[in-house]
Amino acid sequence: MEKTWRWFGKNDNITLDMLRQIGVEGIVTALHDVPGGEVWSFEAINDLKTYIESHDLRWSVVESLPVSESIKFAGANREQLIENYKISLANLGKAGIKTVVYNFMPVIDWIRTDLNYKLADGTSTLYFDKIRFAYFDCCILNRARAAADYSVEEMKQVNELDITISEEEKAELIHTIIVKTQGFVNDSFKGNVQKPVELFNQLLELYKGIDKNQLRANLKYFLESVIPTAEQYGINLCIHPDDPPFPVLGLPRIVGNTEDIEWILNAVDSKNNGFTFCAGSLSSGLHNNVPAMAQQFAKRTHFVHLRSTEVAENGNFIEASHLEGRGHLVELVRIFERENPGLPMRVDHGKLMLTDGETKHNPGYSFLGRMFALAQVSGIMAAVESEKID
Ligand code: DNO
Repeated sequence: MEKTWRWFGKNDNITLDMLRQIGVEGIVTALHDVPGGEVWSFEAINDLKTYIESHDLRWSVVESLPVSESIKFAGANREQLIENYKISLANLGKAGIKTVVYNFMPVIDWIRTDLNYKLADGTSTLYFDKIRFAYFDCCILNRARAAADYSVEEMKQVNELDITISEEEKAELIHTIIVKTQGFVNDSFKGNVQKPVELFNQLLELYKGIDKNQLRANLKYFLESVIPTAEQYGINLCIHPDDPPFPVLGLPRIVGNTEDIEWILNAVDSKNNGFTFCAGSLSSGLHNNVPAMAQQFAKRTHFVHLRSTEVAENGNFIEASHLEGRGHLVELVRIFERENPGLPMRVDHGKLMLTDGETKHNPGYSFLGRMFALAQVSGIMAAVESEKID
């Protein structure tokens, strides 16, 4: 596999020179300054590509070329947005960048309720607490009929939390779920968000009446429009699974299990319509057998996120070590190296460790935690490579 690293552009505190020192071969990035829905010009793409190459690295993967909400809920300007998307894809293809990630999660990208969950060894990591999330849904967003989505026992715990939670904790929960986790990946929440809850509720309104079938139809429409361009320019588009891989906040989510992925890959049966195998997202759903999915979808996988989670019986989940947990990364590396060798992979979501807290970084993307994970995964790769020798 190719060792890649998510780098957030020239303003990232982690420099390309640092990445060369730790064995990174390829860069995963995006034009983070271009507002969502606008065209990525050939010049801007080529400038960044040249900058990366001047550090003896290559721009391996675009993560992400964002799909605007209007395309997801089929708003009035979807045609224009799809046209812009096709132009951006063509420009990427002309510049020689051939792997492009996107997701189709309505309103909210990845979800965590705690970005600094302390572990016994003194490090900290990302955490999803189902009751806190239900509290956000029922008592902060005050979503109509939200309670019906949770069990009686869960609602009992939500009501208990309502009595004990402080105003500071509430503000922190809102800031964590909406601002910190979304701010760097989700165009709806970029910049200085003044009233996050109001904005969030307005976005939820846009999906009134959109169920799973409708969202699937909107994804199919998008794919039928853009895959011919991807084919023409040799681009492998690869959808990222939903994180976590189940419906939330009354919104449909359509990339959470084997049947969903089969549906998407069959919707437009082209190699250019592919999958980002995010082992972390998939592993956080107890319904998913991650190695079995890797075996099934390896040939249509164009990019791999190696990370793992541990899931409690009540649905809470935590990032696991890259050597443990439901992701089974050793087995995944074996499968991908056998079925589709040489895929770009990046480690994902390192822990906060040592001096990580002293430098500014996006949640989950600290330097030392990811460097540690990359060293572990490099060891896995070397061991798997050695198994090939008779
Ligand atoms: C979070 C990431 C996601 C991912 C996008 C892909 O850390 O895994 O934000 O990049 O969903 O479009």
